[in-house]
Amino acid sequence: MTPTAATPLSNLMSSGTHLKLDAPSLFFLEEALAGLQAKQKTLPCKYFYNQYGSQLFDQICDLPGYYPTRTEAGIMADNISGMASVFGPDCLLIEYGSGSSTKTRILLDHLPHLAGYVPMDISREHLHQTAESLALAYPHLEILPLCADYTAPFELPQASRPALSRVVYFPGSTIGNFHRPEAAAFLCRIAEVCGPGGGLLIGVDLRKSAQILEPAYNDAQGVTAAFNLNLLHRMNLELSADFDVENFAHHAFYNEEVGRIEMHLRSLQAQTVYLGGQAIPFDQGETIWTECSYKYSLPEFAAVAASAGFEVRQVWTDREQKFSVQYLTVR
Ligand code: AVJ
Repeated sequence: MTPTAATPLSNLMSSGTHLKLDAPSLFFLEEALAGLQAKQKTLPCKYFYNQYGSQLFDQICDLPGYYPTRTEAGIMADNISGMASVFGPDCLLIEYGSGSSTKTRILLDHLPHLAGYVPMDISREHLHQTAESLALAYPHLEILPLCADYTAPFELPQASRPALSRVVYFPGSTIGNFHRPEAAAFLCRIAEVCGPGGGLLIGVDLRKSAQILEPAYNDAQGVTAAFNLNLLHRMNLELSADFDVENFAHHAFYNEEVGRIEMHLRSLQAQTVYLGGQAIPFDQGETIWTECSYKYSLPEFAAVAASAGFEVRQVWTDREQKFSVQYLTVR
């Protein structure tokens, strides 16, 4: 999730100035180059979510084989009163990666006494569209949208009503996108954001057979492939890279031993791509590792939570134990 910079920023500044890149794009360039200059090439999966990528992700959520979104929404709907009761009065709800805030509406419908709602996302347009439609649907709720990368430090906006506690909502099993040690470190930082008396409501995808997992990341319609390949389009558009997108293919598989889906972009031929004035050579068949999506057993996740200073208070699952929604409190 956090590749180390291989190219000094000062070097990039010159090519970046030449390309007239703004600060976020320079940072994108720096992270992309660091990833693409590593032995196993990688790109941070957070860059999937520009406006087009966020639209593609919404389409993924509606795919028949993509069970997580549907299963999580079902768990929320079936257990919403129990979930709402863990929230104290006047609590500030902070959502990490709010996207379209579809799942949040179920929560907001059952939490009339919130001090405020902070949807947080890196996709600015998506965030503001969502905030506007939520403001119409919940006129008495103070909505404080925050355009930020939640993997980096950020400052919480101040609600006009004082909050008695803070609860972070982190649905979608996005925690699965972190390697296990990084997941623990990230939960530690969430515990700091929550503070004493705070909690975390989190969606965690569970271990299951490859026969269910692999189709979820390899849809026949090619939406997941388009989502993955969008990273290359983005670098072409925003960083003036020259990826020939036709020369790369989506590749996703379940690594059962470590319990994760890996998504890659495979180079279909030997080729050289230019990015930020640097040549990036590819062998035929070489891949860019673009995402991992870890699946947890319940004890595995409890151990990660405990190492981050959280205690698992409640676990809700679907009947087939495909997915879980868990409430953790700061110990
Ligand atoms: C954003 C973590 C929910 O890992 O399942 C969907 C993203 N990637 N299809 C996941 C994703 C490919 C997704 N999450």
